[in-house]
Amino acid sequence: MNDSKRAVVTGASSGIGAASVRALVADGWAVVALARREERLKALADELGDAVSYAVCDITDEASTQAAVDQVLAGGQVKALVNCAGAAFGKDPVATASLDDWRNMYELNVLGTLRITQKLLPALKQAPGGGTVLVISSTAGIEPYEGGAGYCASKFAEKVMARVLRLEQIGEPVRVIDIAPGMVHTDEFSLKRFGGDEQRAQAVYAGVPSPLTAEDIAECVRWALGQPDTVDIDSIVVRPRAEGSYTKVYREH
Ligand code: 8X3
Repeated sequence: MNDSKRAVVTGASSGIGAASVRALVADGWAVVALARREERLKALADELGDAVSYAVCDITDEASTQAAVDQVLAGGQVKALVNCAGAAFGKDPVATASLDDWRNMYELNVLGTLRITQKLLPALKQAPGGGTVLVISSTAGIEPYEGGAGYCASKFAEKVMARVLRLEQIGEPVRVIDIAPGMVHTDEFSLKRFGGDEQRAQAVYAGVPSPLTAEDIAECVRWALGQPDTVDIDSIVVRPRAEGSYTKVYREH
């Protein structure tokens, strides 16, 4: 393990976040895993050993995020922030969408990402060679689709935040990387979106030959962070081969 390679990963209890922790540790990073579910974080730390420490953190909550950031900074330098925490809630048309669903997506995907990024940015810029802010946005932040207005709007916002941060920090020792995945089959993404409805969640992936996996995206994270400090992988868009767009997906039936 290399002391100067210390990363913070949010949303680390499942999906792309947990896979990113594993990929980074395999690549020699020390990782601080952040998420709300302590038992999952503990299991990840038990699995991966000394390279992983963790802090319970709800990025939608100011006090919880500050406490986690304090713990991160007390543990030493931090070179990368990998923003994986995020979710979709609901898939209702604009005409009838739940304001709470929209509010929760903005709180988590936009304001939560902003909150922890702001808090860690000064430390990231002090890392030897410079630091990195990485966001896992989505193809939903490139191409809106029916039923997805709330989620897409939050992901457009997250992408804009990343792009503007990059512009504002030009000349400073920090990179901003945006990875935008298309269809990724994780245990929880669609289940959360459809409020625990297993059937609706599974239907999203029905017949699709090979949706992306969390590990596919984690590999992008690992690779992008592994480039020289002066090389900024500005953005990566990743889709399964079977997906041309959200509404053009090949399915074997
Ligand atoms: C997830 C991609 O296709 O469900 O970020 O909008 S999609």
